[in-house]
Amino acid sequence: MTIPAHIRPEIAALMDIHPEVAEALSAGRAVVALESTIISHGMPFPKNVEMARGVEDVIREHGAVPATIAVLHGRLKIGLTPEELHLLATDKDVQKISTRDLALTVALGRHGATTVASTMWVASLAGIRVFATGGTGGVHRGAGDTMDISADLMELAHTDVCVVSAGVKSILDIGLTLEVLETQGVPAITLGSTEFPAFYSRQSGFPAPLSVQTVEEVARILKVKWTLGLAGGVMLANPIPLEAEIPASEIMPQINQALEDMNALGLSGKETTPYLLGRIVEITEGRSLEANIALVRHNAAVAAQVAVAYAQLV
Ligand code: PSU
Ligand code: MN
Repeated sequence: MTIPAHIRPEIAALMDIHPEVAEALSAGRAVVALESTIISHGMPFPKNVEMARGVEDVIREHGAVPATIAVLHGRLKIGLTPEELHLLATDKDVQKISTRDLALTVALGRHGATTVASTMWVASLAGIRVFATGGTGGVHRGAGDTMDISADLMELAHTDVCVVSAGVKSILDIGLTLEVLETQGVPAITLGSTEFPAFYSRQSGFPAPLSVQTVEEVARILKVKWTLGLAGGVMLANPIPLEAEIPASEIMPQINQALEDMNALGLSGKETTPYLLGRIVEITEGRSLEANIALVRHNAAVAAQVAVAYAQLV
């Protein structure tokens, strides 16, 4: 396999880059990274694997090459085969791995589904600058006591990748999440709205810290940011399409119910986000899953457009 010349040999030795991705990277064409926790721990089978394939197609339709990232048998995988996607969607040995877990998973030859944080890191090692997901992690409600702040926010502070999400779910404390991003110098930019979106809902009650109207503007911001040596990522918040949204007045009581159920079980740490996502799907009788799939596809389309616009600037 040809490894793009910009990747250092000792890093390339730990990676398997899908030929389609390697070719695009070598030629400087648009590539969009995708995470795998959303597949293994974010949605039930078989919707998860259907979503993963569908999102890759959306990225291709918009002129970019998809690169789903995971760790399999200790290898950093950048771009997956259909068989590898199926394994991630079904195998119970696939752990959720954030940045903390990355070295151990590679060193011991295990499988791992990468979160936003660890996907950003691996994407940046490969020279991929744009990444599409559903929702990022953030500051959990009650973090004043638990200190539960997603490593996604720390990675956004220092890794040069633009993460396209539908904002921050209200299982989290959206206000505190925006405060942490500001403290760390991370632009949280809403596309096409002056309000920061809340994943299932277009409205969160929080004004967008920054907002732009076009993907070309986003590409120019990325180019200037990194040219100036302002290290770190950008959180591009892309509101869920109107026809797919669940209004805040409907989803909030259901989210609160899921949080109560989680507290009753005494869950904490990395278990919380997957539990809450699964519980909300149960409580909404599948409606939240349909909304989740719609917003991920929309984010993939926008990320591909940003990647294409950015590739023309560099
Ligand atoms: N939010 C979602 N779906 C997801 C996740 C978050 O709507 O699948 C996953 C992402 O991989 C994200 C991770 O990076 O959960 C955050 O987990 P934690 O809060 O443990 O850092
Ligand atoms: Mn956490």
